[in-house]
Amino acid sequence: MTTVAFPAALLERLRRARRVAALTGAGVSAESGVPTFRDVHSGLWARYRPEDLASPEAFARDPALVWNWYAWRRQNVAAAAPNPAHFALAALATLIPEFTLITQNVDGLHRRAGSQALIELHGSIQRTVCSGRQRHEVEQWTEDGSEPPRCPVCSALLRPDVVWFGESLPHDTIDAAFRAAEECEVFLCIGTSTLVYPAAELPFFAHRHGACVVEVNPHNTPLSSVADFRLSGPAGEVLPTLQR
Ligand code: BV8
Repeated sequence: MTTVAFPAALLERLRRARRVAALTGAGVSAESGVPTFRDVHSGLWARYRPEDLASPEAFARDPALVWNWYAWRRQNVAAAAPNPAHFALAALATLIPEFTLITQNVDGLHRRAGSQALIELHGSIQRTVCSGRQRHEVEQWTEDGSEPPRCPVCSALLRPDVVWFGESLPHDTIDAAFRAAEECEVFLCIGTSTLVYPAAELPFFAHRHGACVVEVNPHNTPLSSVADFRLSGPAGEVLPTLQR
């Protein structure tokens, strides 16, 4: 098994760096068995595109369908475990004076791998809120699958605490991510197709502000021609070579 490894020059740069930022996408959870958005979903959900389900319009049109899609994803994630990529990033945070981990993923696997200081750009399916104005967080509910359960406080339908397509990211969250991208010396971009904005802008923004940009992805993306280093391999094999 040939593993693509971090070159010595890049390891040296990371050892000297004071500020490092990392952006992860669905690819970092692929080796945990969590399907990426670009993977063809198998079985029940194969006929839907995530963009067609992860939106306020889809939820308004068919709340039960969207609620059940997230229930399926919560089960999928509960059965998954963090992989060596998640653990390598948690370990890296202990070595870099100022390490900012930014994730587009909503699966909670970085937290389960021990990453605490984490920017979850798109929220988390581990949290459920009501779709009312107050976004009450709800921890227990009973459901019969016909439609989402309702908030015990305001009776609005419950939904996952995630940012849907067409919804704005919380200002403090996206501001913190752009600040980290602006100030870092090295920006690691791991397992993302860099297609979903504004998250996809982060590595380009970091590059424009002088950071050394490293892409870890077995396939090319719009970032590949801009990155200073491209490590073309699976994150679960490439990231553990950071510990060398
Ligand atoms: C917004 C939560 C303002 C829900 C998600 C320009 C500027 C601003 C907005 C837009 C814009 N252009 C278009 C937009 C609108 C839209 C957008 O970007 N659309 C895309 C489709 C073009 N953006 C928005 O709506 C955002 N909101 O901007 O607010 C606004 C408001 C109204 C109108 C306009 C603007 C909100 C976006 C957030 C959506 N929510 N998630 C949920 O999860 O259910 S996004 C969701 O999809 C994920 O969180 C993730 O961000 C994205 C999927 O991307 P990836 O993570 O990269 O996954 P993908 O499958 O694509 O790729 C996996 C990669 O891994 C591949 O490259 C593969 O090669 C690689 N890989 C595979 N295996 C491995 C691997 N890599 C390493 N190791 C492996 N083993």
